[in-house]
Amino acid sequence: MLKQEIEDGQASLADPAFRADVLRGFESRPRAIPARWFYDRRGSELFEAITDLPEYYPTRTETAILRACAGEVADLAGQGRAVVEFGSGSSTKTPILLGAVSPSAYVPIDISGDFLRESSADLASAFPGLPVLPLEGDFLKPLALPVQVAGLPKLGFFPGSTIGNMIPHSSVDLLRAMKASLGEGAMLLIGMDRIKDKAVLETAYDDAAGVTAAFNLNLLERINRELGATIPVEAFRHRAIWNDDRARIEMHLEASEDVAFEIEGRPFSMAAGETIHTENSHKYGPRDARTLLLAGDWTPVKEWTDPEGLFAVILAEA
Ligand code: AVJ
Repeated sequence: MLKQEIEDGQASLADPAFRADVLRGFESRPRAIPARWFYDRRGSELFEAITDLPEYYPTRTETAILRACAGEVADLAGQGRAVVEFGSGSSTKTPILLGAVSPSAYVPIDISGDFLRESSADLASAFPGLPVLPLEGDFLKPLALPVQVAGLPKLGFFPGSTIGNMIPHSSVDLLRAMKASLGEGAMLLIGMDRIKDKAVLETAYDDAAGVTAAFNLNLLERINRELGATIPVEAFRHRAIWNDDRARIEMHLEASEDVAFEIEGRPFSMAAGETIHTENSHKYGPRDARTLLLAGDWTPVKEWTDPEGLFAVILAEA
C-alpha cells in the first residue's frame, strides 16, 4: 500500500531540488528547467532509444572514434593509471577504453547510486581483476577519490558531449573541478560534438520517429507524476532549434494553445506560442574545443575525429 503510493509519486516524496527547479523554472522569464531532470527511469530509457536513432549521429560516431583511437590513448597515457569516469559507465564506450588502457583501477562517478551500482557490477564482471570503485557524488565540485587510487596518476573520461549541456562559463568551472579531483599528472579524454550544418543538427534533435519529442515531453509527464501537477501534456509540442549566436541546439516545449494548470497547488498559465527552455547542447569547432580546454586549465595533447568531422575526442593533460 505504502509502496504503491510511493510509486504513484506522492508530492511529499518528490526530490526537493526537482520541486525547487521546476517552480523556479515556471516562474522565471524565459521559463527554463535544467536538462538534468530529463533522466528519470522513463527519460533514461528514451535517451537510450535516442542513441540508436539514424538521425542521432553523436553516439555511434564517438564510439567509432574511440575504437579507432583507444590504442593511441593507451600509448600516450602510459601504464598504471586509474581511469575516472564522470557519469556512470556507458554500456559500450567504457569497455573500449578499459580494454585498451588496462588501468590499475576504474572509478565511475555518478549522482545516481542506482545506475552506478548497476553499471559497476556489469563492468566488474566484464573485467575480472580490475578494481572497480564506484563513487556516488556530484562531479560538478572537486571530489575526494577513493583512497585505493591515492598514489596512482589518473585518466579522466568524460564522453558523450555531456559538457555541451553546460553554458561555457560553467563548462570551464567543471573542467577546473575535474582537474582538482584528478590531481597531479592527470590526463582527460573528453568527447565534444562539433558545429556542423544546421539541418543535420536540428534533425538530430527532432527525429522522424518522435523519440526526442517524447524525451522532451516526458519532463512534463514527470512533473505531473512527481509533483502532482495538472499540465496538459498533449497541448505542448517539442521544438529543437539551432541558436547560431550561442553555437548550440536548444530544446523547448511550446504551448500550442492557451493553457492553465497547477503545480503543487500553485496556478500557472501559458499563452499559445510560449515556451519552456529545457536543454542546451553546445557544439564546438576544433579551435573552440581546444580553447575551452585551455580555459579550464587543461592542455590539449591530441585530437581524433571521424572522416566527416562530426564529433571529436580530445586527450588533454593537466
Ligand atoms: C546527453 C547531453 C549529450 O545533448 O546530445 C539528446 C542529450 N538531448 N537528444 C545531447 C540529448 C536530446 C545529449 N547529451
